[in-house]
Amino acid sequence: QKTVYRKNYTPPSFLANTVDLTFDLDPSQTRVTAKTELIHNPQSKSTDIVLYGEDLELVGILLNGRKLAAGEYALENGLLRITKAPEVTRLEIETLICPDKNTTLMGLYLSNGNFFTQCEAEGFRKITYFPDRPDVMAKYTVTLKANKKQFPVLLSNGNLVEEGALPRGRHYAKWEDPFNKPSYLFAIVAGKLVCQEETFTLASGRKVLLQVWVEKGNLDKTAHAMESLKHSIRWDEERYGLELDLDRFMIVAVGDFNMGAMENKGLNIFNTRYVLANPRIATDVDYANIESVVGHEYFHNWTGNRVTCRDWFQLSLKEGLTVFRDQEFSADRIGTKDGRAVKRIEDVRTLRQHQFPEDAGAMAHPVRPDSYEEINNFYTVTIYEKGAEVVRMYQTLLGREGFRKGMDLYFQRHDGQAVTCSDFLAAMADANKQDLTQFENWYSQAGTPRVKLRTRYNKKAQSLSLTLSQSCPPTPEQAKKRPFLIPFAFGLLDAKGKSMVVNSHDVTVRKKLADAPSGTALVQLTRKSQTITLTGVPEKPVISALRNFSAPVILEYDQSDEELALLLSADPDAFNRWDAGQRLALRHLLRLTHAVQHKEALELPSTLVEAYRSVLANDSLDPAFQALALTLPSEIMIAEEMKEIDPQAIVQARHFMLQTLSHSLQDEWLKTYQTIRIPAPYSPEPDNAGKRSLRNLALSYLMEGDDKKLMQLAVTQYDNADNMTDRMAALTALTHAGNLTSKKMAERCLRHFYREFRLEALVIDKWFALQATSPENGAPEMRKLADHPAFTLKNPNRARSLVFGFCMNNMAQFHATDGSGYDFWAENILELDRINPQIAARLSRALTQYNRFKPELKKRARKTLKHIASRKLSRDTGEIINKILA
Ligand code: BAL
Ligand code: ZN
Repeated sequence: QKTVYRKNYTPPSFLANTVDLTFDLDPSQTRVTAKTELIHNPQSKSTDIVLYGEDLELVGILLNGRKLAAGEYALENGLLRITKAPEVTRLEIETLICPDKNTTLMGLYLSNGNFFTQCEAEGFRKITYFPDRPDVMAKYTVTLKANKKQFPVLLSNGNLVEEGALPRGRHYAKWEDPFNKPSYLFAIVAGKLVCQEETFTLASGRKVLLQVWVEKGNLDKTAHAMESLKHSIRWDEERYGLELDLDRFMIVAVGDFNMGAMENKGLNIFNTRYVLANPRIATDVDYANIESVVGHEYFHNWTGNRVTCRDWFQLSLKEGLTVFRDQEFSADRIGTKDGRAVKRIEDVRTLRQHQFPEDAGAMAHPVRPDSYEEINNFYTVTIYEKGAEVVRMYQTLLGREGFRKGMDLYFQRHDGQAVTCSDFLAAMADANKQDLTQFENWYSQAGTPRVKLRTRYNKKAQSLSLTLSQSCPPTPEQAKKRPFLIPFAFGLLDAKGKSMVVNSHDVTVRKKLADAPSGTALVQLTRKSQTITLTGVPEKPVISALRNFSAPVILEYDQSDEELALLLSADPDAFNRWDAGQRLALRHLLRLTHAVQHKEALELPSTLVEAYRSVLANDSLDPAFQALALTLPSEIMIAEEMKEIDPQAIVQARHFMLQTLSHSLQDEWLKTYQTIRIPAPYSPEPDNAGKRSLRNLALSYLMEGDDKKLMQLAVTQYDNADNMTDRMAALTALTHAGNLTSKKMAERCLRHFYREFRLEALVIDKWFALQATSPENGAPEMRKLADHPAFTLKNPNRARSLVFGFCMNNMAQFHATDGSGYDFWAENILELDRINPQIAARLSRALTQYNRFKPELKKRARKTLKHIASRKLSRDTGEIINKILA
């Protein structure tokens, strides 16, 4: 397999000026004519034109109007090379492609009879031979021709400049995109679609046309996406002074899609999952995800499209930055008391749940990778979520205003260019006159840093010293790490939980530190170990460390149960209040897991039960916050803390803690469940959504006991629900409760659910996912579900719901000691790899940390991995499997 290295980057030999594409659309054979004007790049010594192509039938090439004979170009391994090309070269290339055979969902493909494209990262080469790399930017004109009846709607990037009829029932539309763009942002859509549209006035007074395109039956599900788009446009104007640069902005929903959505210039294509919503089919979480993904894709218009990446190693330049922007947008949109903290907690949970394990496993890679075999494998939580944390740290270090100055300079310098992560860093540093050289390590080094905190209080001197040491474990190809520049925010509480003043020459007490309560101090860690001394500390304080998760690190700091309980009840930093509860629970979950392994008695200390009781009783708290604080750390988070992972013991320990909290706080759960009132009719507003999440958490705790009366609550809620959030919560609680009573009730509801929603693909995904993640269901049940007529591996959402649901989110069953889970996994990888390598490669990641599991599982996993490796695999899946086995 061919590895691509960042260090080998060379500028393109030719730059494209204009691209004129004509598509004669036909499902089985589409003819593509690409006329490209190329100009030699003075920065390149080569005079060869290099064009990439994949799965194309080449019909012919004209160079400056002359047909090239076969010997005048070389076509080898997906590369078409024209040697010694003229300084200005007009190429006209004709290719044939077969969209109806394209199951990879890259390039041009069909979904439910309609045409769609996906070109990021390297899908454009499946459409025509082209310098398909992000640093080649051009102006595109696109003409689409198709049968009018079958494909009445013809869309592409930019503005519609012409349309009309053609002979034999065909028609055409011509689109022009006024902006330079790389090929990965190209898109077309053709088919039977309808749209919700609206004229929207920008802050400048300019009017723009907004459209959300869907299949006919889905027009009642577009309102939320449209609202989200309008909010995104406003937010980017207000927060960053960035305006929509087009006259028309389109969102199109498609049922078959590898990713969440795609930011093609002016023509965003979305997985239906992130567009379609109404109360009947979408949960509160779906609504929030739609808002955030619509925001994300819209924000890319500046961070990604206007300023793009020089090469794919710089992917986080646009993705980390745009995730950070969508996180901030969603946080601002919540608007409740602890709304921003709630969003921060959710984001950090995602990071810990998905990115920390990635950073600790075989696929660990820096935010700016050094090499890849298949770029599709690098659309990872590290590039996205850790990348967003890296961007957030600039804001923490420079303040919101400083960060904005950096953003302004970044656009001033690089609008219209394809640039690097270092260019972004330089803009931040220069705009704030700061030396951020050391910050570069966040881009170049993989692995989650650990920060160890030791404190010493001197009563006589009334001083407190904090010694902070950092380390970072080895990761593939990076044995040793240099120290990171870590912004470490903290505060002090007295024994009663009151904030104490922080005095020191060593720390900055920032009044303007984003999202920090007053009294929060910020230290910049730069060395392996450093000690700071605080003076005027009248009593031994309780330390609230790493406030608001000021850096993506693992904090190692021993605090007693009592200290953690105090922080949980009193820390003015809401994030740390939550985190203290998580640390407290995690400590006992680990202890319980150990006890399960050694067949010791299981007990839960009253400190924890009482701490939870007071959170539940404190109605001055935001309900969304209460729900998060009362949700136990996940099984994966427990596993991350273990030297040798024992999935069955983890699941049993966590189940014991849930049951104990269920029994001990039964009155409180019931009271919470019965007293929370949510105004009708359903609205996904965060205030109501927060109440629902607490109420439904209470319901799930109540289901932990095998009490028929309590189970009936869930059945009644299921039957009476007027929205998917409550219906799904009741069904999940019943399905996952894992006792005989609930099982029977769940079966009836599951049958009803399927009948009721059989025509709603996104809801049927939920139906599969729910059963895939049930702790009751193992590989045999999965096989039965995979045989269900509604199941197909061809649709990524459906594959994700069942197969990923089981392999990624059903710990004890997937890691069953008989290996049945691994066998199911392997079969699906091999089958999927023939259909859609990108999705197969994603599934392959389920065992990236197999080495850390208990010996019998490790052995079984290795055998399964070797079995997969012995088969013919795609580049995508091959890279992952081989790296896991390395
Ligand atoms: N650029 C790929 C999809 C996304 O991150 O928006
Ligand atoms: Zn993105």
